[in-house]
Amino acid sequence: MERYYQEELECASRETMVALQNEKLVKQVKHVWDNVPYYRKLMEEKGVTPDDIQSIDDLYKLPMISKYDLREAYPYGLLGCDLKKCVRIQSTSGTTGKRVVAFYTQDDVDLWEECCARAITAAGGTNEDVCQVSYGYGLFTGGPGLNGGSHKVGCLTIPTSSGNTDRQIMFIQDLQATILCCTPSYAAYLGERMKEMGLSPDEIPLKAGIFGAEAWSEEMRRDIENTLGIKAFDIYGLTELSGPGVSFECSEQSGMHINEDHFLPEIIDPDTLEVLPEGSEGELVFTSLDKEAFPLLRYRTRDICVLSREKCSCGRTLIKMKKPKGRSDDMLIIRGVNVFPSQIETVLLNYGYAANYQIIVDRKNNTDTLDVQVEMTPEMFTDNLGEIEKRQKDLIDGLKSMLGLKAKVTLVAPKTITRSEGKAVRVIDKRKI
Ligand code: DLL
Repeated sequence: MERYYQEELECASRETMVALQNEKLVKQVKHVWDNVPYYRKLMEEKGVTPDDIQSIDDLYKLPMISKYDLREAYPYGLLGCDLKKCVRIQSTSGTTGKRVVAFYTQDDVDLWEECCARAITAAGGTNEDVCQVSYGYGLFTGGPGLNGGSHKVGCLTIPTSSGNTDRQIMFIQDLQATILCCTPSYAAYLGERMKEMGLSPDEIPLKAGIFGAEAWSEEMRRDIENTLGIKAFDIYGLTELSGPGVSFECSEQSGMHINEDHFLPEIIDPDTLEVLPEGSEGELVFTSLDKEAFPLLRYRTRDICVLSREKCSCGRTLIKMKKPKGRSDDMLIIRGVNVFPSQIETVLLNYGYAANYQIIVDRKNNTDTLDVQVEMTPEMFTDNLGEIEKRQKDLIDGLKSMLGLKAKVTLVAPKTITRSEGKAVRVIDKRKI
């Protein structure tokens, strides 16, 4: 039987949800206008005032903001309340440019943890579960978010954070953990290590995993489910909007329900900024509806995906987003062709490889080159050159038909590609170095 954490909201009728969103949007826009001079200026430049926003149908009138604005306004420029009311900050890893710092009041933290509690409940979690949180703790939102959600559900929470893989496995075994929360790449690594230790899926007490923070393919889901003997659920979120739990998967495992009572989604064309109809692929844009410390109106996520209001068998009425294909800024343009790393992953896993790969892009003699390095699994490992060449050729053909592009494939020995304990780094684009 499907369980809900906040059934009246997760399963609300469309009319109830729209009425709630209308009311909250009007309030949130007024809050931003009154308290965030940076955004008020953008509204003034566009000639919009809070009076113009009476319902969600008026959303399109508001200006959009992006990571650029967050960096411009760093650290306090988008703060929506007195710093004295704030109890927490979290931050992105900031690999490019300045870090993004998000602020939280106690109510913001509660709301965020409730979103994570909805996700854990949708994955079957109850107060009888032991939930191991192996996302990083600290400035990254993964650990703290799922930790808070796990407490709210009443699970016995094991805050291992990421890393120290053998100790993770020891806790899973000794404390009989039933739910694992971590990135999909770390879940794959934990699975690989458990297999090496001779543990079969029935000897692993886990029943569910809540994996997100990076793009991962359906093929990778299947592999993780088989190795760990679990059901693997996707979870999505971003620091700017609070963290994990913006959306989460249910028993149907076909896209993530957006907590649209808190985060109003739109899909836009990233080039023209035009709002696209439901079912179109485009960039996801979110408007927060309840945030006090860090409210964001029409925030461009850069994530490319599709929204769907198709009826879900779990009973939730919350709109769903398909698995994000990747970020528009992760998309590689190779000899003019758009390539998402997730497409390459799909091919590799379909040919029986594990998700231990690296994509190296370079430019030689003014032509882009794509080199996919992938590990052979221990079962396929061989030093028979003919066999290796055949495997490489098969993969080159598979990639050609998926991408329409000729790639070089290099098969490497098992365990030569570095494993990730957090978000995996799959692409090295030497053209940018
Ligand atoms: O990754 C929050 C999070 C933690 C989500 C734990 C899920 C689980 P950031 O570090 O700010 O926050 O990165 C946000 O990661 O814009 C997406 O590009 C990507 N991302 C997050 N979840 C998914 C997912 C956290 N399930 C950025 N599938 C987002 C694909 C995801 N991409």
